[in-house]
Amino acid sequence: MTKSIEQRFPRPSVMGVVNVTPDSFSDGGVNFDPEDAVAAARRMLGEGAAIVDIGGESTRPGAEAVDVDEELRRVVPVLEQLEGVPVSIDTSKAEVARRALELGAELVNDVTALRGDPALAEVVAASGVYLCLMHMQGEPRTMQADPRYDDVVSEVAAFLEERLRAAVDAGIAEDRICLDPGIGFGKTVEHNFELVRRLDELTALGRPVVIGFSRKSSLGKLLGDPNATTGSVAASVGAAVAAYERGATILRVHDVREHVEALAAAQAALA
Ligand code: HH2
Repeated sequence: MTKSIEQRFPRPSVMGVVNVTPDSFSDGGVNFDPEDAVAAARRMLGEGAAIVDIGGESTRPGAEAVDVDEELRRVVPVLEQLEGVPVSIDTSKAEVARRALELGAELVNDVTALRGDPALAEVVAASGVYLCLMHMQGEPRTMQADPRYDDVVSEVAAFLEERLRAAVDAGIAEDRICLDPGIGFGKTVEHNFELVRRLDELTALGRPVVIGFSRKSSLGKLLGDPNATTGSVAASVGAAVAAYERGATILRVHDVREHVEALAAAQAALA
């Protein structure tokens, strides 16, 4: 990994989501069979994704944790068949990350920002791979119960700055690291949109910002369904383009072709 993360992922880059889970909020079960997951990943890369994010544990609101053996059972057969293509591993477990890196993953996407497993920082530092640090208030089982902030943007920015320092102190090079405000992770609809609206306060931390608004329930709620658990593709694309315009570098999405096309047009119009 000789390139900085900025060189490896120019603005905008698309990260395709492949959940090898029975229970993810929008694609649960669709790619639970390894063959389906591999085909989905290859299709996304063909559609213009810069990388595919492989995850074996759902972090949707209310999700129960899975143990390390089950997570490995889900992701290893997929990673084995994707050796040689750009892969990110969506995990907070050092053991899962270690195995994924052996199989060629180039980025560790940790929704706990190195707070979940004390051994993960060392695995990332030793291998020199890229790292995504994400903000979450609470934990998936309960995080949507009653999220509260005095000022969501300054609190998320302070958290990400602190986790960035912790990662660098653990020996991870700063130019390998990107930051993510964690859309939907302990946040109301208004918190999520405010984070995009004031994204300049997060890009001011000096690291590339990842935004994962794709299909999230805030989009369905915005459009009038208070009980929505997902959002539409069109609403996802709108949020991604707005985030890009406000400075996001990597857009984490389920519907790769639509986002790649929309972002190409947005980039041409805004450049
Ligand atoms: N969102 C999800 C999972 N991982 N990682 C980052 N960096 N940013 C995100 O916004 C993010 C993430 C949740 O979405 P999904 O993977 O589709 O669902 P689930 O957690 O239910 O598998």
